[in-house]
Amino acid sequence: MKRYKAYDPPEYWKWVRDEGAVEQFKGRLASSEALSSGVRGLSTGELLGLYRSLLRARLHDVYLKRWVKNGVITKAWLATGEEAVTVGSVRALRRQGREGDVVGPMIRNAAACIEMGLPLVEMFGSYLALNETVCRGRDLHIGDLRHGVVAPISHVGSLMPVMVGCALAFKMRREDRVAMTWVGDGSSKTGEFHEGANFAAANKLPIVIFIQNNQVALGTRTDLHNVGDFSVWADAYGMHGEVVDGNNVLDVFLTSQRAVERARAGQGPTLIVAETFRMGGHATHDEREARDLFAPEVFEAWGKRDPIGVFEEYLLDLGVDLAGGFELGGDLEAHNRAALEAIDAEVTEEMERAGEAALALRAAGGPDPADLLDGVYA
Ligand SMILES: Cc1ncc(C[n+]2csc(CCOP(=O)(O)OP(=O)(O)O)c2C)c(N)n1
Ligand SMILES: [Mg+2]
Repeated sequence: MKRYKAYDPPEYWKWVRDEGAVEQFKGRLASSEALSSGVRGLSTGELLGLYRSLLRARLHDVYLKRWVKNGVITKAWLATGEEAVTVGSVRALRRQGREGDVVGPMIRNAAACIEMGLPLVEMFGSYLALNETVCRGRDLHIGDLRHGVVAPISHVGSLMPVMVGCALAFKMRREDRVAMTWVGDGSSKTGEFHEGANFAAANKLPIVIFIQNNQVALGTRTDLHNVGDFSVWADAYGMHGEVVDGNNVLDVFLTSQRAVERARAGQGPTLIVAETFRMGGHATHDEREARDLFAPEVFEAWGKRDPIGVFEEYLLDLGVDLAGGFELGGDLEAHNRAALEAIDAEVTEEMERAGEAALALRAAGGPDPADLLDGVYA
């Protein structure tokens, strides 16, 4: 993908293929029969769909960062480096609006909203406090039940019992629907996470719960707040557990599919620990301080494992005609690279159009101070 010196972390704009990182990606997929047979079952259409979604996640954040740098907004919460956790999991769901599965994303999972079908103009509009967004300018946290997205509130961990409640409703109404949510390594320490996890397990509810371990909570490294090992938590709650490479979109996707199937089959919740890394700050305001939390080698190692860069190399190494139109005797790799670049250009254009439309809406009005207290209950 196109890299941006002004917006990408340095490891990304200088990104070049690293054989060790590519081998690690492939090795993971070969490490179990479930993953290797799952990979064999994927069509090029599905692979490119995942690729396009990863680009949407990254370029949405690049666009926001551009707005911060240009003074359009003061701050943005990005998921740079963690895109595969959200994209791989949501794409395992039935995304059918009000009738389908539901997600409860935290701000780091904005890509879940995009994948569930929230218009990009509303995603950008939430940062501009537009009247046209679901909170009508009151809160930048965004969701929309018409797309199966429960909007979070600022309090981390609080979505957990809400999503468990959705799963309870599905079970009681005998609806063939699944709930999914993500908590950070830090948020996993809240009482609400514990209450929700225990309730989901005790009642065998159809929910998939991610612990998204990006190795840090605000300015506190995970090793300073998590003495034990997340991989044993599922056992402690008495629920099925999985650990995935959060920088490997296929691992996340295939493991999520199995967890969703278990939930649909009445086999109860799955707790999936996704190991990944936050390549930026908690938000754009503390990017410099965030670089001091880990040794430069840590950023370098995770940087080589850019979930998009490595996936691109994986796709090219498949040696198949990814998007069609290859003519015998031609250069297959060049043909495929051009296909990936075309997707990049399309998604970039999509972001530009949505961002411009959101700015135009702001210029045309914005929230009306007269309805300030409408919909405010406490
Ligand atoms: C209940 C609660 N306590 C504290 C905060 C302030 N806060 C916001 S994000 C955050 C860290 C969350 O870390 P983690 O769960 O690992 O998620 P990440 O930001 O790494 O994605 C904190 C402490 C909050 N929003 N809610
Ligand atoms: Mg974290």
